Amino acid sequence: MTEALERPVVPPVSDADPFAADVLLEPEPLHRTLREAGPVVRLSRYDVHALARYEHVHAALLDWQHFESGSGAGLANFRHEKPWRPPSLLLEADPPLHDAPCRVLREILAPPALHRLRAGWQAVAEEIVDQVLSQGSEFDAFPALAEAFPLQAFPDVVGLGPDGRENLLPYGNMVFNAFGPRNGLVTADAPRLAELSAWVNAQCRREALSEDGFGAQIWAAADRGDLTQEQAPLVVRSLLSAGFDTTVHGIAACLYALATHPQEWQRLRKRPELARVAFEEAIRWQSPVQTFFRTATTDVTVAGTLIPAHTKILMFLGAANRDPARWPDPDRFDLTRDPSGHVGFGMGIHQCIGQHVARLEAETLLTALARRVEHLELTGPPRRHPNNTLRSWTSLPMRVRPAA
Ligand code: OVV
Repeated sequence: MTEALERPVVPPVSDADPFAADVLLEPEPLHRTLREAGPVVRLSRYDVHALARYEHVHAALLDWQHFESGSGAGLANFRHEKPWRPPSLLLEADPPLHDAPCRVLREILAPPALHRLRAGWQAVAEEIVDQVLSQGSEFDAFPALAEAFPLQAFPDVVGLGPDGRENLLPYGNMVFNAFGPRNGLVTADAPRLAELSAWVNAQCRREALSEDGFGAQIWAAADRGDLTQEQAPLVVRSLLSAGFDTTVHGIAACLYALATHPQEWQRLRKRPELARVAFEEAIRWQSPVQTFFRTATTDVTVAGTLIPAHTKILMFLGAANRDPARWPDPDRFDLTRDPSGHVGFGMGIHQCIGQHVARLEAETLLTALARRVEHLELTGPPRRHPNNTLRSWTSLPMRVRPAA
């Protein structure tokens, strides 16, 4: 994608604002426009380039040498602007800096290491589902399931103490808003920024973490010399920044999909082993993480279009995941398709390191729900919560018919 042509094409220009409130709540029309406008579109409002086609998003994510992350995965360019917090050693670093933290965390969060969590999470899922159903057939599935399950499961396995766990969701909301422009969403987060950051930073200390969790395992890696003592708390911070809201909104996307596609729910009821496909297809269909930025390290051409060195490139993961050139009937939520290859978890060296944790959380919750619920449907409009990066939710009002 980077062979310089004789005369590289200048990209079409759009003045659309992908971070405007109405676009964040319903991004599909802009996604279609950008995919159809060309392989690269310049967004004049922010002076960035946009990739929205699957082929080019996928290729650029794999090409970390030309599309770097060390200048920041948000709109701000760290070479010119001071980051709002010390940059992530994973998301906002390139090789070789990125590699040791990545190796350490990948091992801790790898499928074999997660085996021992499965039985406990199944019990938590059954308890939460039973408790919700015991209180009636109508409830808000966002707080009652999508938020409640990760809140029970995740902080325990990280090794957090009991106090302040309710800070995880607003902290993540703030982190993901901060990748966007300094719009009203970022302004609204400002009053709690110091307090939430202080709480998260305090949880990253060795003394704050129980002896058996992911957090302690990160510190143990530092004791072995696989990380420095300075790196360890930042790797714990990555877990707390990226591991909670993403899973909550991913599970919410999946519950929304299943509540609005009764035939797919029946398919899942008959074959509970489809729970993992259901989650994966929901990630493709909704893309809980909608966008990330990269920065061009040199002049690069994408399908013959020039992107000048050092400019920011906005990767539309959500648009790629519904590109009709890659996915037949892309707007359909369909458990018979193979959603693998979607870029909802990214691709390449920065591909989501916690994806196996998220899948196990979703799988255990969905399996418990499918065993006890014959039918589910929305009883009112679901409510989304605008965020500069996340496709997030506040309410999923539902009615269920319990299984006999
Ligand atoms: C993928 C992601 C999102 C948000 C924060 C981080 C990573 C981090 O490493 O802090």
